[in-house]
Formats: sequence, structure tokens, C-alpha cells
Amino acid sequence: MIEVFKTTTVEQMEADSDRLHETAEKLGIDTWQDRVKKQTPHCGFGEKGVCCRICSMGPCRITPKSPKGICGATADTIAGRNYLRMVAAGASAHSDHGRECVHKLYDASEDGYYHVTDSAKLLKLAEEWGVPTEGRDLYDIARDVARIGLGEYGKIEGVQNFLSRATEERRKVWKEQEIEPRAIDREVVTAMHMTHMGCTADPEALVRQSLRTGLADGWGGSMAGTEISDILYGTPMPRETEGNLGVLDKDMVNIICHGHDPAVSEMIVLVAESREMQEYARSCGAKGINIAGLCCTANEIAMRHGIKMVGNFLQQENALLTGVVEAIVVDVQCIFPNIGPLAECFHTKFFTTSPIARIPKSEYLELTSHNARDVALKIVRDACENYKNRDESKIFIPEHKHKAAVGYSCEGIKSRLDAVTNSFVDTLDTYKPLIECIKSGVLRGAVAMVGCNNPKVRPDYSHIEIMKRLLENDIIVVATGCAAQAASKAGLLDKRAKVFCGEGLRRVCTLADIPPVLHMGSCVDISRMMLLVTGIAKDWGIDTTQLPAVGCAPEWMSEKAVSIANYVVATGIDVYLGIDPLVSGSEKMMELITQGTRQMVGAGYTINTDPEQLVKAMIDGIEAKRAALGI
Ligand code: BF8
Ligand code: SF4
Repeated sequence: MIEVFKTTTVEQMEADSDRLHETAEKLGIDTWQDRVKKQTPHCGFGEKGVCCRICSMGPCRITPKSPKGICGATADTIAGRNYLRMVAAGASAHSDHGRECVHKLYDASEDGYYHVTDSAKLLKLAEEWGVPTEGRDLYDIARDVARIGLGEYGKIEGVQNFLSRATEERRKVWKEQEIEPRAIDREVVTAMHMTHMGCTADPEALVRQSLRTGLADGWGGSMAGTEISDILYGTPMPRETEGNLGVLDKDMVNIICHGHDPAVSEMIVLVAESREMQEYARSCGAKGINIAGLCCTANEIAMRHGIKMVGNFLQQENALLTGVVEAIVVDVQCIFPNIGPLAECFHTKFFTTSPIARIPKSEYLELTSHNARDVALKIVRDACENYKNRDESKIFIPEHKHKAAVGYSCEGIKSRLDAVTNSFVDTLDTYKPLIECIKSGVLRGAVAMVGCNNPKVRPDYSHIEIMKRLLENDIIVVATGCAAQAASKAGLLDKRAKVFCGEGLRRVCTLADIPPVLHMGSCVDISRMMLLVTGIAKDWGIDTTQLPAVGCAPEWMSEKAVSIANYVVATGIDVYLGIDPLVSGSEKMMELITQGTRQMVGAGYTINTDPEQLVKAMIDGIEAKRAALGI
């Protein structure tokens, strides 16, 4: 019998949103759909990147009649400075998240709340960083590793330790171009200083520092975030879960974890899954506790525990509008301030936990290494007690949800290859079978789909349509962040989605028992993607820039995404953007980011807001890389 597998369409998702929006209207609360209308059209100067408010002689705005700011800064300077400031903010967010993870490792102990889960990964990193391990206590080793990790943020001399993981060719390029990142904090501060009134006016120097600051993120802070999270909470391995609003359960206490740093969500999951709390939930009249993740936190806990994913960035208000959320607990980044007033329209309790993200109309409980379990217990208990306070008349849970296979870390991908082919040829721990598939043309190449949602394009549509088109063309997709969530909502993380693939990719999916879109984690886990392309390039004997692999962020919105785009380009991987990076008011800047960086690091941006044209350009780009390799 032919299997019939259907995705959830964007139209169906939009119908769910519309239905939930009716609830918002009845309650007199706005959602992003309403606010977009009020903010449109956007400020043209801001959109083009030619408004400068760096000093109080301004704000200065560039027009044909006034081509210079009061200090003489041109559109190139102003757009370039604005761009670098985005990178600096993005790199600081990722890297500070990474720093929090390293602090948790520093505080980890046998009898504390945070433990070493992947000791093999810890020992490997200890060896990489020259920390003695022989005969030593695991937690002493952990503390020494953490001390070096924290030192990476402010090291007095030298460059980021993780650079030694890159291909030799990359390291040579970074050195020659003088963009090897030094201390992480220093690159961010340098970016802020360079863009201060009266400093760098040369757009090329600003773009170069953007690459360097980006590298401090991708091959510094983000890589630390991923690496140390794996050590603390376990390296993700393939497992099954579910995604989309239908994962909320009417009969359970629903707790949503939203944000990025797994230190908070891990503790909530641990406590909520305890027998004590499950029983407590039942004593409060529910069948149990249902944790659901939002945004990158969803990716983190789905990858490690199989926790269900309720959705991505523009789904956060929808989740509360179902009326069945007892508590939403957040840490840092991508949290709408509107969650406060929205939660007040329901029985929902809103908990903030980080001094980095203080939000009005929330209950603030700072979560630290020393009180983590107590804070998590209070939140879960309060949520259980809140179950009885639901208002039946406000409840509507859309039914759409899909099965999703997640957990494809580099180790997870290799484990699949080992199971299928490597074990027969007795060479474990290699990407060679994958490389053979690419060389022979069974797979044409790979695309890393990453980034957010953005109402400037039809949300999720670009992600889903681009992914489908790539799959048809035998191009395997790896995904992180809200792009991975879009795939999960549509059903593309379901192994049965191989029906959408070309013949070659379908065969690979069947043999390796994988879905055609591999979920690699959260946005800091784009560092995993950098290690994946580096590992493949090394096993192939070429540089990353030669691989038929590209990155794509069709709906990006955050400053973090601009930082990511910079380190992906600096790693030699072309990036295809579906949203304009706010510098179009400067021809020079547009030239630098689309062409100039190709001379510096061998890769650059292609920008197109039409998903059809964007995917076509990507496929052409991949085929051109193949032709250059003679395959
Ligand atoms: O770091 S993809 S909307 S959740 S920024 Fe935010 Fe964008 Fe989602 Fe994660 Ni990433
Ligand atoms: Fe205007 Fe120059 Fe000040 Fe910017 S730095 S606000 S362009 S005077």
C-alpha cells in the first residue's frame, strides 16, 4: 500500500492563528499581527541603514540633498557602523549565553544541582586544552576546563582556542585577513569602539571587524555554549518527539519553557518529571505535567529529552492564546514583552529568571547554580496549583502536530552513518559514506536552514517552501533555531517526509533511517554546523569553501542572525538571506557584503526576498561548487 503522508500547510497554520487571534480580539489584547499593521510602512531611513544616532548632534539621516551627517559621515560609514553594531550585539548575546553555560560547569559538583553528564566529551575537551586528566577527580577537571573557557572571554593574548579545530586553509585565511578573533569580549568592545563617534569611517574595515566579531561568536562563545551544554546535559542523539500547537494537552498541567539557556529548562524538566511533581499535578486534578518548549529552548530540550516543541518565534503569543498554559518560564532572548500583558488576560503565570531579561508583569525568580532546584520546584508547583484556574470559555487548542525526529548533533549524524555503513567497512567515526553520496551525485549537496520568523515575509512559508524545493532536488537539509521549528510544524522532521525527496535523497533517508531535514539544535548550535562542514571537508581533503554546501536564513530577524551570517561567511560558506540586512542605503556596503567578502574569505551573501528566486540561486550555487570540484 502506498503511504500517504501529508504536511501541515502554511494555510492550515494561518487558519489556526486566525482562530486564536479571535480570542485575542475578544479579550481586547493585541498580537504581532495587529502591531505589524500599525508599524507599516517602516521608517525608510532605518530600513536602508542610513539613520545615525550615535552622537547627540544627530540623529542624522542621509538623503540625496543631505549626503553627509553633521560630522561628515557618509551613507557608507553610517550603514557600515550600524551593521557592525548589529553583529556586536548578536555576538554578545550568543557569547554571554555561552559564558553562563561555562559558569554552570565551573559550579558543577557531585552533590550540586548541575552535573557532568557527558564525561567523555569533557575529557576530550580537557585534552584539547591541555588540562591534565590522569587520576584526577572529574569535577576538578571540569573546573579547570571551565576556568580556561571563561578565560577565552578576556584572554590577554592569543586567539580563540577553538580556531585550532578549523581546516588549515581556513586558519591561513583568517590569519592573512587579520580576522582571527582574540578574546570574545575584546572583539565586541572593539566593534563598539570602532563605531563610536569619530572612529572608523571606512566601510571595508567595518565589514572586516564584522567578520572577526562574528568569528568570536561562532568559533568562540557559541561553540562554548554548545560544547559545555553537551558536557552538562548530554550530547544530543537521535530521538522522537512532536511539534506544533497540538502538543498542548487539555488534561495536563502545561508549562512552556521559552528562551535559550538550557540551565533553566533542564531544571524545570528534571523537576516536572519527578514522581513527586507528577503526583502533585494529579492531586491538583490534572492527568500529569506536560512541558512544551518554545523557540530555541524547545530545540535544546527536544534534542536532549524528547520534550515536545510548541513552536517558533511568531508562535509565542499563539501558545498563550490557547488558554491552557498554566505557566510560561523564560530565560533570555527572543521573548516578546507582550507576554506580560497577554498572560494577564488568562490564568497563565509568567516567570522571568535572568537578570539579563527583566520583563514587566512577570514574577521574577532569579535562577542560579545554588538555588536552581528550589526555583524550578516553586514554578512547577505554582503551575500545578494554577490548573484549576483555567477559564473554559477561553480554551482552544489547534489540533495540528507532527512527529519529529530530532537530535542530529555531529555525533548523532555519525552514529547513523556508523550504524548503516561504517560498521561494515570497519572505519567508524568518519563522514566518508556521506562524502561518497555527494561525490556520486546521489546527494547534490547540503543546505543549512537557520534563523527566525519575520513578518516582513509570510511567516514559515519561506522556510517550508525552500526546504521542500531543496529536498526535491536531492539536497539534504540541516536545520537549527526557528527554521527547524518551522520544519517540525510542517512535518518535515517526520521520517515519512522522505516522500517529498528526489530519488537519491529518498534512498539515503531510507537506508540511514533519517528524516530529510536533520534537526541540529538551537541557534548557538550553528557552531555544530561549522564543525560538521569542517569534519566533512577534512575527511574529503578540501577546504570548507569548496563544499557544495550553503547556509540560508530566509526569515531572519535578530541581531544574533547577523553575527551568525558573518561567521558562516568567514568559514567559507555562502549565505542566502531572505531579509535585507538594513544597509541598502549604501552601495558600497551592499557591494562589500555580497562581493567584497568573497575576495577576503571566499564567501558572501546573496539577498533575495522572493523564496522562489532564493532557492533557485542556492541550487545554482551548489551546482557551481560541484562543477568546480569536477563532480
Ligand atoms: O536563537 S531563530 S527567533 S529563538 S534568534 Fe530567536 Fe531567531 Fe528563533 Fe533562538 Ni535564533
Ligand atoms: Fe550625525 Fe556624525 Fe553624530 Fe552620526 S556621528 S549622529 S552622522 S554627527
